[in-house]
Amino acid sequence: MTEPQTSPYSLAQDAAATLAELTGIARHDLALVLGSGWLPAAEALGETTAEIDATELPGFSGAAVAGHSGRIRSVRVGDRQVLVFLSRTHYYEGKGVAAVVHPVRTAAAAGCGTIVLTNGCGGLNPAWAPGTPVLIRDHINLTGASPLVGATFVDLTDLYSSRLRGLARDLEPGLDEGVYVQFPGPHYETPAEVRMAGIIGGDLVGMSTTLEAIAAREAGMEVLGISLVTNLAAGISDQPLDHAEVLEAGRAAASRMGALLGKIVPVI
Ligand code: 8IG
Repeated sequence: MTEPQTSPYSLAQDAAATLAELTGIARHDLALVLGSGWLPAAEALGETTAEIDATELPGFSGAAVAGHSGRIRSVRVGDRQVLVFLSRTHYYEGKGVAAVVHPVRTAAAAGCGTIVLTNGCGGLNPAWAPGTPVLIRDHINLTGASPLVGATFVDLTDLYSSRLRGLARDLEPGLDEGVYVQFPGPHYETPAEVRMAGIIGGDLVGMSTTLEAIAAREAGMEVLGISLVTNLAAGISDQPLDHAEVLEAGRAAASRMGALLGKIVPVI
């Protein structure tokens, strides 16, 4: 006999209720998910009013990668209460798509109407030196997976809100935009795969974000995606790719990214 499964939505409700208890904050306004290289940028965002381990909440499991810390912060930024996920579960961990998007659904259940998804990624445009931020204009999901199950035909037009992108560019003129291509990972691409990503319309290659954005849209959230180009994609430069260099690019870009987040978060 099969046990009845808890739906991912009620698990997220449970997580949001525990979050409210542990943080003492009944509702959050905005969620921020930090990708590779973004942790230093988020340190100066505002006053941390509570910090918990993700594993204290129903449905979350431990972090898997060095440089990814499984902590969740409640941060006061101006008049907003921001829920900051210091790390994410990646599709390549094999825990399933529901685990990947559980933080997003928890944020929605906690009251967040807006989510800022950040990531570290490879860039196809040689003009994007490591440490360049790029707004995600649209995505191509090459995982072959979806967080949605059944006849859930969610519209993904303007998934990465043109309103929020416009606000970000008002605050940071010259901020470039690009199409983010999510590969399943965990290996980086071959140069031929990077060329393919460019031919099909991509500008950025990475291993996260698209499934979370889809779940956020399903939940009715407005999405802002910001990539930090930490390396030129394979074959764009003749340098081999290295995770330590990814983290170093994040550290080097921290003050610029911190200033960017500090400008954007209070007004979206
Ligand atoms: I940071 O070049 C980072 N993450 N797929 N390709 C993919 N993911 C990445 C890359 C990259 N850099």
